[in-house]
Amino acid sequence: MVRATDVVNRLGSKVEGRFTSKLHETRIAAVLGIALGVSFTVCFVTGLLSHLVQHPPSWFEWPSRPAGLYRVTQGLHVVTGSTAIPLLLAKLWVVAPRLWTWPPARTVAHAVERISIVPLVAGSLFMLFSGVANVARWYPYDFFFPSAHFAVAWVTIGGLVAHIAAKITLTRDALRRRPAPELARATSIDRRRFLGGVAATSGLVALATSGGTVGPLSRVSVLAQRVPSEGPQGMPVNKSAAAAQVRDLATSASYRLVVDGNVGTPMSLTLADLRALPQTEATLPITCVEGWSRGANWRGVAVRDLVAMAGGREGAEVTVESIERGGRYRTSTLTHDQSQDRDALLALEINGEPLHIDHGSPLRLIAPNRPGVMQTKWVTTVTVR
Ligand SMILES: Nc1nc2c(c(=O)[nH]1)N[C@H]1C(S)=C(S)[C@@H](COP(=O)(O)O)O[C@H]1N2
Ligand SMILES: [Mo]
Repeated sequence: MVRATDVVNRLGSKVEGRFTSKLHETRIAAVLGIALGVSFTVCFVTGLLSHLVQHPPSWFEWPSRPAGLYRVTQGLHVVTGSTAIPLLLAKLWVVAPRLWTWPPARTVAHAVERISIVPLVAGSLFMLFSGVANVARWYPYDFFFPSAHFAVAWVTIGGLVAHIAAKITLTRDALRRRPAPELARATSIDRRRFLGGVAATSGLVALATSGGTVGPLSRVSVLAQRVPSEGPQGMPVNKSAAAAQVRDLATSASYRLVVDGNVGTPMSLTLADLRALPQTEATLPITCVEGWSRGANWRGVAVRDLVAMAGGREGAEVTVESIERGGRYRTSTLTHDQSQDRDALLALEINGEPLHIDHGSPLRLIAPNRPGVMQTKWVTTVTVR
């Protein structure tokens, strides 16, 4: 009679036996693990920051300075996430034989350690896939990307912490050149070649994505989804006026900016009124959460001047709203620190020209150290609180 355990055992050793490369070893797994640990940590922290900036809890206040800080943190988020892809694939390949070990667990602790790999691997694959898909603006699923990406980030980082706790001794030993448990081990030349190849691939991915935000690199950045200088007035557009269905209202002579200060009746300003107000200039980047960014010189009415006109106190909270009817990015809020920054503008001009309609004409918000999704276009109401 054939026993089930025998069949499973034979199957297990058969699969294990297929991994003949000497590169499936602890030392390589340890080095890749450290590189992944670092890139995942930077990616997680910068991603968490981006989430807090966009959905600030009461204890969190994101400063308006340095003006380009978000450009750096979000650039790091996209670049570290992208470079983690070759690292993760290499790591999974190196440890693949261990995923087939039989029996699956020797002790309860071993079982717990192995089970904790499931959220880590599944979470990592989901994070990297959904991140890349979002950058490519491809949504082959129904859920809202930022919520899912944020929730799974916690699952993944939880799995990572558990995995590091379980593997830290093994990693240390492997790196101290104590004999690894494998029978056949890679020579140092094999190892160096393999890790060198992985490092080169990750480096190329970094180079190929960072051009989305580091201007001079854009010529070699084949993977960056945007050339920062391509688009009307030398600036990319995520949502055009046509896509937002605002063309008619944005170009209509009946356009008004309504400023509601909660004192007296709201002010209603025509385009001519806005142009007649004192104009302020600022050089600030648009930094899309998808990783591209581009600086420009903006000119328009300072938010703090409007606050003063509306009788609001200095550092009031200010909410702007777009003509756009639907859409998730039709409104955004400037907190105290941000609304009194001298560079927080409702811009009428970019680089000396009237704003292109796709960049938010007649009026758009542009303020320091903010994610692109919070630089509202086609602004028609300002509420001062
Ligand atoms: N009303 C409105 N404003 C918006 C958006 C939008 O969809 N609707 N998109 C935002 C996003 S995601 C970015 S990155 C910037 C891009 O600005 P740009 O098109 O001028 O480059 O606008 C922001 N402002
Ligand atoms: Mo964006």
